[in-house]
Amino acid sequence: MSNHHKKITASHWGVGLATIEDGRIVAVEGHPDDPAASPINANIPGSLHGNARVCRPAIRKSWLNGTPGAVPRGQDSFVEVSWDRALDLIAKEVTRVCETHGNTGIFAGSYGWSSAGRFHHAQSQLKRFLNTIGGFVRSEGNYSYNTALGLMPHIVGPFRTHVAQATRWSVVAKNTDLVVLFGGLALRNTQVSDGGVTRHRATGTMLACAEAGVDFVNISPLRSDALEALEAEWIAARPGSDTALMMGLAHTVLTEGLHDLDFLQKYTVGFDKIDAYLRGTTDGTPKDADWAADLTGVEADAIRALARRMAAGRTMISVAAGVQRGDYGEQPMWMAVTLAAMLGQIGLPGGGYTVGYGVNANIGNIERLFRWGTLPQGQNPVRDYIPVAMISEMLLNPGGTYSYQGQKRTFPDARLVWWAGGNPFHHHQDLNRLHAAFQRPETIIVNEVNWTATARHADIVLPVAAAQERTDFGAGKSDSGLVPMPQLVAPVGEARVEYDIYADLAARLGTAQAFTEGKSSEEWLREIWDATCARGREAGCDLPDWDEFIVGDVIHLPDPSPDQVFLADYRADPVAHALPTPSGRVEIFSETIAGFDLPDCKGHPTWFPPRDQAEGKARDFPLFLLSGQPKTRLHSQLDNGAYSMSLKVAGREPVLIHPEDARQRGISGGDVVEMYNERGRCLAGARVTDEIQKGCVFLWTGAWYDPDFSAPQARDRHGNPNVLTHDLRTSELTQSPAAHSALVEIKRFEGAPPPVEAHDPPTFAPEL
Ligand SMILES: Nc1nc2c(c(=O)[nH]1)N[C@H]1C(S)=C(S)[C@@H](COP(=O)(O)OP(=O)(O)OC[C@H]3O[C@@H](n4cnc5c(=O)[nH]c(N)nc54)[C@H](O)[C@@H]3O)O[C@H]1N2
Ligand SMILES: Nc1nc2c(c(=O)[nH]1)N[C@H]1C(S)=C(S)[C@@H](COP(=O)(O)OP(=O)(O)OC[C@H]3O[C@@H](n4cnc5c(=O)[nH]c(N)nc54)[C@H](O)[C@@H]3O)O[C@H]1N2
Ligand SMILES: [Mo]
Repeated sequence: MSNHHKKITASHWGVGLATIEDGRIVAVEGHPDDPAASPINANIPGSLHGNARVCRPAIRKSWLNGTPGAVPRGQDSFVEVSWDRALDLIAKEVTRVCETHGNTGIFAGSYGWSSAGRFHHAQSQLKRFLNTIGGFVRSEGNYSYNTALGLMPHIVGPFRTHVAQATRWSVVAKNTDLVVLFGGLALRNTQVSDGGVTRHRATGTMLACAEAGVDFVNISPLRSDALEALEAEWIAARPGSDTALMMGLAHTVLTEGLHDLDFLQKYTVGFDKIDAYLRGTTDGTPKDADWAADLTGVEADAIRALARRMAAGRTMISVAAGVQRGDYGEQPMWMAVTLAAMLGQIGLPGGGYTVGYGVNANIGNIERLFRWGTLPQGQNPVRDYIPVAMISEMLLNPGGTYSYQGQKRTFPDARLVWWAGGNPFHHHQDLNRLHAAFQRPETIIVNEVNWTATARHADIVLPVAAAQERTDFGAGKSDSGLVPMPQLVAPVGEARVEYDIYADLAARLGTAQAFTEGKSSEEWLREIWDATCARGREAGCDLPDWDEFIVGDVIHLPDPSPDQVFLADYRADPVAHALPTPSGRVEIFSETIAGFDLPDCKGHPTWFPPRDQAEGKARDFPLFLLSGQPKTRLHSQLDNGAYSMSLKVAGREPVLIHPEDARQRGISGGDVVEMYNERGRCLAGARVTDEIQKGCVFLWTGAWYDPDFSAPQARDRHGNPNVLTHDLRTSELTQSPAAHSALVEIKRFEGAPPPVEAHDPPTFAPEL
C-alpha cells in the first residue's frame, strides 16, 4: 500500500516539497512562494536512493590487513564492517595519533559545502567533537573568493562584511547608467546560497534593471554569463587579462583627466603610485589602451570608448569571484577598487564597485535580519592551520616552510586526516598530485553520504544520513528565511546522523559529557531554535515555538536594509566611519603589503601575465580551460541525479567548444573528446557552441572524478576539470586556489570510450 504526502525540505539551492511513496522520496518540486525555484531539486530522488550511497561502515582492505601500502589509496577494495568495529578502530587510532604526535597530528580542515541545516552541519559537528578531545589543525579561507578574503582587509576592510553590505540591485535599477561585469553575472550560480535560499530573486532584479534601461557590458569568455534580456554588450577578453584591461581603462581615464582627484585625495591613499605605474614612469611601460589591447585581445578603441562611457555616467563595476580564482587573482580585485576610486563613485547610489554579485542568490538582493542560533563548536586548543588550498603541499612537505600574509610558516605533520562534508577530489586542483598526496597520511577517515572519489581514497568510510533523513532547520547565511526540515525518510542502509556517531565515539574516548553535555540531538535542536527565537525578539520578530515551527511552512523575514548603498556611510563621513585599514582609507598603495616584499603581490595593483602563458605552454596547449560552477547541481553534489545526468553528453560532462576550434580539430557536437595537458587528461562530451569565446573551452566542475589507472596519466573518464588545473597559488599573500588559469589541448577520442564507473560503489572484499 502506498502512502502519499508532500513534505517540506531545505537545501543550499532552495526550499523543496517532496513527494514520498513507500518511504522513498520520488519527486521534489520548488515551493510556490519561490518566484524561480531551482531545478537542482529534481536530482534529489535519484541521488538519495542511488547506487552510490555508502550503506555500511567500510574499511580499506590493505589498511585493515595491516599492509596499508600494499594497494594505493583510491585503487583499493573495501571491507564492510559493523558500526562497533569501525568506531573501535577509530577510537584506537585517534588515541594512538594523539599520544604519539599530539593533536597537531590530526588535520581536519575538512573544507566543503556539506548540506543545509543549522544543527547537522557536518564540519561544525566534526570540529566540536575534535575540540573536546584536544583539537586539530584547521584550514583558513575558502575556494570561492579567497583572494578577496586575504586582500580586502588590507585595502578596504573585511570582505565578508562587504558582501553583506553590497549595494542592492533595486538601487542599481534606480540610479545606474552602466554596469560593467568582469566575469559576467551567471544566473546559474544564483540558484545557490550557503545554508539556503527561500526566494530566488536574482532573475527578477536583473529583469528590473533591464526594464529600467540600465546598460550592461559582459566581459567574460561566456556570452551566456549575462541574462539575454539585459542585451549586454559582450567583450570577450582573454581569460586572466582583466587586470590589464582595467589598467587600460584606468590609463584612458587618467590621461583624459576623467578621474576624480577630490575623491582620491579625500578617501584614498597611494594614488600617486598607481598614477606613475599607469603612465609608465616607474617601469617604462605606459599601461595605455594599446598595451592592454595586446594583452587582452580587445581593440584599443573599444577600451578607450568604454573608459569614457564609464566616466560619463553612474557606473557600477562588478567583479565575479571566478575572476580572482586564477593566477595573481588579487590583482583584478585591487585594480577594480582602484578604477572605481578613480571614477569617484564609491559610496554613491548605484556607483562604485562590487565583488561577488552573482556569487550566490542573495548578494545585492537580501541579507539576514539577525544571526541564527548555532551549535557551539567549543575552543580548538591547537592554534596551527594551513591556507585552505595548500592541502597537497602540506601532505607532501610535512615540516616544510611557506609564506602567507607576510609570515614564514611551517607545515604541520598530518598523520590522520578526517574529512566530513567536503569533496577534495572535486574541489582541489591537479588531482593526480592530490592522489599522490593522499598516499602520505597514516590514516584517512571520511564521513560521506556517497562513494565519492574522496571516500574511495579513505581508510575508514562512515555512512552518514543525508539532509532529508534527519530533523533540522534551514537558515541561509545571507538569507532572511527560516525553513523547517522534518525528517522525511529513514536513513539508507545503516547510515547514521553524525551527532550520534560522535556521541558513541566520545563515549569510547571518555569525553561523552564534554561532547553531548547530556543532550540528545532533539534537545540541541530545541536549544538552537530557542536561541534563534531570542535573537528574533531582539530584532522585533515573534517566532513560533519549535513544535509549531517544525510542522509548519517557511517563515519569511524582511531585508534589514533594502536600500543599502555600499560605503555610503564612509563617503558621508570618512572620519566617523573610517575604514578598518591601517590608514582608515581605501589603500591604492598598501605599505603593509609592500613591506611583505613578495615577488607576486606588490604594494599596488600590478600586471602579471598568467603563468602557463608566461612559460610559453600555449604552443602545446593552446586553449584556455575555464571551469566554473555547474548549472545542474551544487559542485559535485547530486551528480548522479536525473537533472545532472540529463545534460551530460555521451554520458560525460559537456565541454563547450567554439565551432571554429571544433572544426580545426575535426570535432562535432556529441563526440567523446579527450582533453589533456602536462598534468593530466580526461574524457568529456563535446558541445559545440558560439556562446564560448574562440580559443577557450569550458568544462563545468563537479563530474565525479573517475580515474582509469591503467590509462596514461590515470585518465579520468568522466570530465573533471581538476585533472587539468594546476596546483599553484594566486600569490604568497593569500595562497589562494587559481583553478581558472590552465591551458589544454583537446582531440576527438577514437575507438570505444570506456564506461564511466564513478556513480557505482567500489569493489567490496569479504569481511576478514
Ligand atoms: N576547477 C575548479 N575547481 C573548483 C572551483 C572552480 O571554479 N573550478 N570552484 C571551487 C569552489 S568555489 C568551491 S566552494 C569548491 C566546492 O567544493 P566542495 O564543497 O568540496 O564540493 P561539494 O560537492 O559541495 O562537496 C560536499 C560533499 O559533502 C557531502 N555531504 C553532503 N551532506 C553531507 C553531510 O551531512 N555530512 C557529510 N559528512 N557529508 C555530506 C556531499 O556528498 C559532497 O561529497 O570547489 C572548488 N573547486
Ligand atoms: N548552480 C550552482 N550555483 C552555484 C554553485 C554551484 O556549484 N552550482 N557554487 C556556488 C559557489 S560555492 C560559488 S563560490 C559561486 C561562484 O560564483 P562565481 O565565482 O561568480 O562563478 P564561476 O562560475 O566560478 O565564475 C563566473 C564566470 O567567470 C568567468 N571567468 C572565469 N575566468 C575569467 C577571467 O579570467 N576573466 C573574466 N572576465 N571572466 C572569467 C567564467 O566565464 C565564469 O562563467 O557560485 C555558487 N553558485
Ligand atoms: Mo565556492
